[in-house]
Parts: sequence; structure tokens; C-alpha cells
Amino acid sequence: MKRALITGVTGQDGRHLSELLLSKGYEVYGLVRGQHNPKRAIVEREVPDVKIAEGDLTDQGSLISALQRTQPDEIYNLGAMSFVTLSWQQPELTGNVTGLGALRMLEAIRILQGNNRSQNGGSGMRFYQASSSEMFGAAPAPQSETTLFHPRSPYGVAKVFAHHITVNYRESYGMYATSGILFNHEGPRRGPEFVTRKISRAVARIKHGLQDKLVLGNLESRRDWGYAGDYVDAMWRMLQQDRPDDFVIGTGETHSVQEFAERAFEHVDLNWRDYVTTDTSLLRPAEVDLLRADATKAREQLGWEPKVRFEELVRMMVDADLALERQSC
Ligand code: NAP
Ligand code: G4F
Repeated sequence: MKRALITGVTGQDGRHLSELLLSKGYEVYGLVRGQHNPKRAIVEREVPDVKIAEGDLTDQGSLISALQRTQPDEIYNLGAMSFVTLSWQQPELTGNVTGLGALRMLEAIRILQGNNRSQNGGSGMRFYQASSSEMFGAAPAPQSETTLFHPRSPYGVAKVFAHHITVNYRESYGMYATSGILFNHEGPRRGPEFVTRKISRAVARIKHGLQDKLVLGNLESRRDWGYAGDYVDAMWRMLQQDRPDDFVIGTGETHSVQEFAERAFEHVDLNWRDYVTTDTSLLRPAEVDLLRADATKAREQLGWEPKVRFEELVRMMVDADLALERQSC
């Protein structure tokens, strides 16, 4: 039986990936930080077969201990401060968790494996780094594995560091270290601070008479939005390849924030113009205007394709929030 360790198990992707790996017969360990982490209970409820390992990406010793204890075949480093807006308010902590956190995990593997060269199919631990399309920032679309990075936020800069250090450990020590450059992916488990969930939740609350307005920032920015359930399958496929590599994952479609809001309100027979207002305080110091993936390499080498497209994703999120809000009415 294969063993996997997932950092960021309490997040959106961590829970989807746990389910996927458990369904494939893995023994799954999830790294959880903090003394009283309220998200721990969510993991225990939603994916009870996940075994919890204590640890924090800012604490090198805790990562070494977690690896010693769990002896994983595959490590998925999904842990990060992932909310872009917060990265301007806490840039140093973002760099520490999101950037240096990846380095600490790579160091933990290197120390435990004693620099063994495992990338050509050896028995070493395989490492997956959750890289992000936010690294492309202002780069022209469509963005692929060969597009130059131009990050536009402290978060994006931290992810560029994590990405390059993953490549560097692969090249320096022959480690099996792979990086998935994932474009935005969403779903009912998305945190409410991100724009898609903020919209789907507001639509459901407005429909149930619990809220009057939805205040947003930049309506013009465009994202390549896919479904998180599809994207964790790509992560797993990456670590089953003979050699470590980098892969872009996205749908190839791009839509504006306004389009997401339009579709979401339409789904419950409301007109978005009657409810959405904008507030300049929600604008970012620097924006990423346009993301659209060229995921040709993933399609050809991993056999990966997104199953859920934009319209279905919007409907899925609104329906899930309608059901949640109905319960609380
Ligand atoms: P998420 O829901 O925000 O989850 C982030 C996870 O990181 C949480 O489990 C969080 O734990 C954990 N974490 C935060 N600080 C930590 C620390 N100091 N030590 C250990 N864990 C820590 O993010 P997601 O959407 O699932 O994304 C997963 C990963 O993919 C992240 O690295 C994100 O940056 C990256 N990514 C996401 C997308 C996307 O569109 N979703 C796209 C590209 C890349 P707590 O619950 O304790 O806070
Ligand atoms: O939903 P967002 O906060 O996601 P963002 O910034 O694209 O980052 C997400 O995707 C990245 C991959 O590209 C991940 F790496 C990252 O961890 C995260 O998962 O914002 C999307 C767009 C932005 O242009 C933002 O300015 O929506 C715009 N927006 C407009 N009004 C808003 C709002 N964003 C948020 N969060 N809240 C608003 O009220």
C-alpha cells in the first residue's frame, strides 16, 4: 500500500486530494498545524480515514518528524498562505510559509534520504509542489510551461521562489520533485474569501432573503477557472510519471469576474445588476488582468483533460450554497 503525506490537508485541494488517494487505496496522512485548529474537525468529518500528523511549514523540525513518522512515498505540498490579498498585508509571513515552506519540506526529504538520487524511478519520496498561475502575473496569455514569470503580488513572488527551489533540488540532488502550475480551481469547498465562492454564497443568501447586496472589487479581471476535483487528479498523475517535470493545468478558457457573477445570478433567475456594487477598497495594489492556460503538455503527457467547464462549475457552486443556506434558514 502506498503512503502519501499532504500538507494543506485542511484546505480545498487537500480534502479533494485525500478523497482521491484514499479511493486509490493509499494510506493518507495530513499535516495539520496549530493547537486548536478548527479546520481539523472538518477534515475528520469529511475524510475520516485521513490520519493526522502535526506540523507547520514554518518549523523545519516538525517537517522532519512528520516524514520520519509517516514514511510517505509521495508528498503533496499544498500548504500555503493562498489568499493573494492577504499577501500584501502579511508579505513576510507569506514568504515564510508559501516560499520557504517548500524549501523546508525539500530539505526534510534531502536530510532523510541522504541525497539519494531517486528521480529515475528509485524508491525515494516523490515531491509535488503546488505552483500557481499567479506566478505568470503580467505575462501574455496563453501561459504555458515556457512562459516567463512576472508575478504581481507577494504571494506570486513567494510561489516563484518555491517553484524554482523545487526545480533546483531536482537538478542539484536528483530528487523526484515535480511542480504543477495550476490555474484557478474552485468548487463548493472553496474558501469564502475567494471571489467565486464569495459570489456563489451571496447569490444563495440573496435568493433566501438573507442578504441584499454583493460588494466586489475588480470586475474586469479574467481567470481560467476549473473544478478542484479535476485538478487533484492531475496532481496525482504527475507523480506517477517516470521522471519529475513541470506541468501547466487549466481549461484553456478565460472568463471575467463579471461573467461569473452574471451566470451565478442568472442561475437563480436574478439579474446581477440589481445586486452587485463595487468598492475601490477591494482593488489590489497590482492586478493580474488575464490568465488563460495552455495545458497541451498535460493533455499529451498525462492524458489529463478538465471534465467540468465554466457554466457547470458556476451552477455547481451556486447549487451547493443554496443547499447550505437552506439548512441554516
Ligand atoms: P487553501 O484552501 O487556502 O488551503 C491552504 C492550506 O495551507 C490550508 O490547509 C492551511 O491550513 C495550510 N497552511 C497555511 N499555513 C500553513 C502553515 N504555516 N503550515 C502548514 N500548513 C499551512 O488553498 P487551496 O485552494 O486548497 O490550494 C492548495 C495549494 O495550491 C496552495 O498552495 C495554493 O497556493 C495552491 N494553488 C491554489 C490554486 C487554486 O485556485 N485553488 C491555484 C494554484 C495554486 P490551515 O487550515 O491551518 O490554515
Ligand atoms: O478569487 P481570487 O481572490 O483569486 P486569485 O487572486 O486569482 O488567486 C487564486 O488563484 C491563484 C491561481 O491563479 C492561486 F494561486 C491563489 O492561491 C488563489 O487560489 O481573485 C480573482 C479575481 C482577482 O482579479 C480579484 O481582483 O477576482 C477579483 N476580485 C474582484 N472582487 C475579487 C473581488 N477577489 C476577491 N477575493 N474578492 C472580491 O471581492
